[in-house]
Amino acid sequence: MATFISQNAIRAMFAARMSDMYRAEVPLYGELLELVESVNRTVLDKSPALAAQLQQSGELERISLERHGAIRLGTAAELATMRRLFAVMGMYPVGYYDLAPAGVPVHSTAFRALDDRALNDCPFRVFTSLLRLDLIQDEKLAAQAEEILAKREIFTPGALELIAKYEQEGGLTQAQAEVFVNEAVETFRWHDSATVSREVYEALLNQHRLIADVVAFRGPHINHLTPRTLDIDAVQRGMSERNIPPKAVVEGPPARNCPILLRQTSFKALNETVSFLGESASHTARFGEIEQRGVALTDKGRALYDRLLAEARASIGGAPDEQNASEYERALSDAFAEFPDSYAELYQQKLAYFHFYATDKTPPEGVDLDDIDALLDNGCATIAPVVYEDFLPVSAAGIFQSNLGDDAQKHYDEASNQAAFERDLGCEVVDLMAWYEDVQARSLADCKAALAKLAAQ
Ligand code: OOG
Ligand code: NI
Repeated sequence: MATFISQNAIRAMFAARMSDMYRAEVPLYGELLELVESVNRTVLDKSPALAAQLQQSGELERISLERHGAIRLGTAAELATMRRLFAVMGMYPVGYYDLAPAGVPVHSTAFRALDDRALNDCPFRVFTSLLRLDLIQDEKLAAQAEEILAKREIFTPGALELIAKYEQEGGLTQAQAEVFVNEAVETFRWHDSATVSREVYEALLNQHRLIADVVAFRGPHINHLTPRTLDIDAVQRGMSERNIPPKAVVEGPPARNCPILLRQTSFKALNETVSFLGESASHTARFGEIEQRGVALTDKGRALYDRLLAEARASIGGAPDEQNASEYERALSDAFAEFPDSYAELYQQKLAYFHFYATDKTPPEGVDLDDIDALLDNGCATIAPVVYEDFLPVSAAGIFQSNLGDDAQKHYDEASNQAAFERDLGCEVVDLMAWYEDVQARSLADCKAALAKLAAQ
């Protein structure tokens, strides 16, 4: 009987191939990787406590390889097949992000591994958006876009065949997986020739730049591949020093002692020459992004985050831009002064999720092994942050906008439509909050079991 290789191994192979392809296509990406690596090395040298924390959670090994990419799809059928393609490598849709309220006509999910060990093995994620043609007012153009999209096939026959084989047989052999990865990366490659005339491209562009980026091309080119840094402010400064112009502000929370959720920055999209059935013009699609990840927040913590972020934005009259960047940074740090900034407080106030680790101290007589707070007080257990593995809709919209150009600001009043997204996807997305609850609960159970064993000795 043939032996199957693990989904984690296929995902790691795919992630490495995507990184190589993007480095060859976008040389600035390679430069960004060097910058991030040197910043991360400096941070780890300066902070043995952080290095120890990352070692304990299993993140230390993965950070230098950690990336997320982003793609934009045009049809329900593309989304459904993309789900099947990612499932081959153990990546499943987590969360629903509605970007319409922020003026971007898409809704999205992120495909990633679910098991925390699989995440540490290879945390590769893909932020995947589906264009919402229902939000385009010009009905004639929407119909034309639909017709153009219906004609394209973004997957190779070889990829489709191996996806079906995986589904029938429950796995792929090493040789099949190698072919699968070769075929799969083809879908994400950049094509410098469009499928439409320049006239049609411009009509699409006039509706929304994003619509042109999806509809005018043969496939969903990967538009960025984001490394993870341990100090995003240092990277933001380093980009300017290297003449890589960063976006005006870092998205997400301000700098803190205990990082929360996700902070992101990017460099502006490249102007690339594309040929439109004969004629050439330039198109901006691909950019560079860097992110710093912090502790995942509970519903309560997330509500506080959303409120403080909204306050900071309201105080400058909306979304930040080049003109009010420093004013916004001040407003953000003022607003977030209210957000507790030690892991002990975040834990006590149930604002964030934590791992629990048993120390080698035997629980003293009389301490209830079910009372985790008593065990923590007695030094029998310690906590460490659960890293946020997902995305933020306001930040994502800010990244879209900075790369599409600020003239892309539109307003859509339509209600979010998770049910329609899930129908198109062909399954429900994994509930974000339930996932973190479960990670914390399992960690607590493991910790208690370890302490019970120690107490029984
Ligand atoms: C996706 C932008 C969102 C993130 O990290 O929040 C994103 C896109 O531009 O297609 O990648
Ligand atoms: Ni991104």
